Amino acid sequence: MKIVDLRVTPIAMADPPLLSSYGLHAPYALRTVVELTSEDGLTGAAETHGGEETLRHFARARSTVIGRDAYDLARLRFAVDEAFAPASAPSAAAGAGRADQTFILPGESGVDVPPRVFGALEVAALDLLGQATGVPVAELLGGRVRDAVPFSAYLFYKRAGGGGEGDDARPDRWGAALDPAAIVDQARRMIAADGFGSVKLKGGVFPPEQEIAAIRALRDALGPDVPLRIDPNAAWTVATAVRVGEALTGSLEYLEDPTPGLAGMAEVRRRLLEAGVETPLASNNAVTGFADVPPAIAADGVQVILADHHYWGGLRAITHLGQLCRAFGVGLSMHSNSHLGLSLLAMVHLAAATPHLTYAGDSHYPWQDAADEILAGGRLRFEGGAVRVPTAPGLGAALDRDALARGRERYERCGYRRRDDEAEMRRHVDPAWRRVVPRW
Ligand code: GKR
Ligand code: MG
Repeated sequence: MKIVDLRVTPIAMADPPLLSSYGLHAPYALRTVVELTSEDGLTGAAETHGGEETLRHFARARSTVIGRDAYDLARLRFAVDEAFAPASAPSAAAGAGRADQTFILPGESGVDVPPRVFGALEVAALDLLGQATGVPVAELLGGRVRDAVPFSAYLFYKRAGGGGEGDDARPDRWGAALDPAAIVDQARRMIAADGFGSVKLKGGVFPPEQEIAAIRALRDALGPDVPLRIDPNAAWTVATAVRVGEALTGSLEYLEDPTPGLAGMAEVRRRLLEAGVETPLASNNAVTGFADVPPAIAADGVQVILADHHYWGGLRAITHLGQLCRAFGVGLSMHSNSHLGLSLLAMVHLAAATPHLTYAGDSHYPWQDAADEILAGGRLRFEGGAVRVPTAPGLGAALDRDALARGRERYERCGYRRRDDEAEMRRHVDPAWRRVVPRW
């Protein structure tokens, strides 16, 4: 099935002012929609990271894709590697060849460009193949082991505001959340709306004592049976991470990226075990690709990997990662950035076909506004905290062309071209704010 066109559409969507150790979310988050058209007129689609850098990458990959058979994915993977080979040479300067997962931290690896480009091409090709053969993507990946995919409620400290700017400013559905009581309220409302059975708090925003208090307040409010996680995105030193881990013994299903780098993570693990704390450490900062897996396992720095098909190299790469994790006794969860329903669909098919997905995945989806959705039929729904795995061919939903065009107009209008949470923090909160990792 020959691919005759690659269409790349940058879009922007309103994003509320969420806080993390990176800073503050801008009023718009950027995404890219990648479409492949076959010679018989079918189109497969994928959503991936946004901004100018991503557009440059797809422009570079274009000639590698056009004319290729959509079934020819293994060779396409190598061809994409080759297309980026010169730029992928390791360089200390600005992480050339490795794009930011969100931002590269000292001691962390960033994300390889070729798997990120291939990840979107593969999803679009699988959507295309599924449509051509009448088969859902989950079945193309080997078949579903679950019919619904659970996600965790993803709580954020948040400033007041609903995202968007000017005439396009959105209502603030959640309000500000800057202390433990507001975080509990956010959790209650998110659970009431979507039925989530587990909860993740994005930390690294306030001094650790306050974030410990927030987890304790969540535990008191939600009872003993709701699994909780906290992810400060490497905001803590090893000593602080150990102190928090000890303070929250028995309260966390995992502790995510408490400190920068694999060596730090391994040290936290060692000291926590010494103190009798067995809470697993999870990561999407210290482990961002296959090359990071052997050292992470050898150092026992990461007991749960947060996979993300957008930068690990697509859906089949993650099913493969699942098998690796199973063999090595490592847990597997799913990472997210701000995204729309097209990304969520891919995550759902993937999770359905990955037996060794041992935790409810992350998703920013509840933070996004229905007005930005680009799927025909509108937003996907969580039922009991889970998304049902579509049974229609391919990813199971078509694009709403008008909504996609509006997303593109929003992109052109908004002026943002890369995520820069640090700049937003300086603009709205503190002109002297710098990202400092670890901060505490
Ligand atoms: O959206 O601010 C955010 C998150 O902090 C995101 O950028 C992270 O990549 O959710 C992610 C994580 O788990 O680290
Ligand atoms: Mg994380």
